Amino acid sequence: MYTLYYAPGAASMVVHLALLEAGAPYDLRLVDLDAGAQRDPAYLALNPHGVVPTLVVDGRPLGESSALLMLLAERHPEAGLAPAPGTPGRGAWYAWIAYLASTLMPPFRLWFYPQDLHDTPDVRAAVQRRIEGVWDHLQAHLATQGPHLLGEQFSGADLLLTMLMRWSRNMPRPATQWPALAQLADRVRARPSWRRLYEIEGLREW
Ligand SMILES: N[C@@H](CCC(=O)N[C@@H](CS)C(=O)NCC(=O)O)C(=O)O
Repeated sequence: MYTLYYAPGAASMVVHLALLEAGAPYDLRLVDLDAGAQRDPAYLALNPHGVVPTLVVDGRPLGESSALLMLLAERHPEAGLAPAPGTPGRGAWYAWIAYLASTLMPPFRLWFYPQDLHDTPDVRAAVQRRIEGVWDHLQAHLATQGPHLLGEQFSGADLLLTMLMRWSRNMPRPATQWPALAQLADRVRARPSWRRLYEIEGLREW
C-alpha cells in the first residue's frame, strides 16, 4: 500500500498516473497548496522541500516525481511503464526521464513561481524560449522516431511528458501547437489511467 500526497494537476500527477497504470493500491492525501499546507510542519517532516509529490513507500516518505516514476516502474514491472532491464530501450528510457526532468522541470518552476527569481519580462521571455526549445527538440524526435518517446512502445516517460505538456496549456504557445507532441498527448489522454485521474483529482481543463 502506498500513500500519495498530491495536489490536482501538480507534479504528483505523473506518480498518480503510474499508480493507476500499475493497478497498485494507494491512499491519497490532498495537500492544499493554495492554503500553504505544503509548509505545515507535519508535511515538512515528510517532504523538507515543501512540495508535492510525496509518496510513502514501505513506511518511508520519498519525493521527486521523476524518481518516483522510475521507482514505481521498477516495483511493478508488469505495468509496462519501462522497457525490461537489460534491453536496449531501458537506457533510452532513463535518458528521456532525466532529459525531461532536467530541461523542463526547472523552467516550468520559474514560469509558475517567478518569485523564486527576481522576475522581469526578460527573464519570463527567456524561460518561455527555453521551454519552446525543448518542444522543438521533442517534435523533431517524435516526428521521425515516434509516436512515443520510445517509438512504438508506450512508457512512463510519455506520462511524464504529457503532464509537462499540460502545464503549458495557458502559455503563449502551448505544447499542443507542435503536431507530433499533440499526437502523443492524444494517445496518452485516451488511456484509462488519464481519464480515471481526471475523475479522482476533479480536473476539467486539458
Ligand atoms: N522537482 C520536484 C518539483 C515539485 C514541485 O515543484 N511541486 C510544486 C507543484 S507542481 C509544489 O509543490 N509547489 C508548492 C510550493 O512550491 O509551494 C518534483 O518533480 O517532484
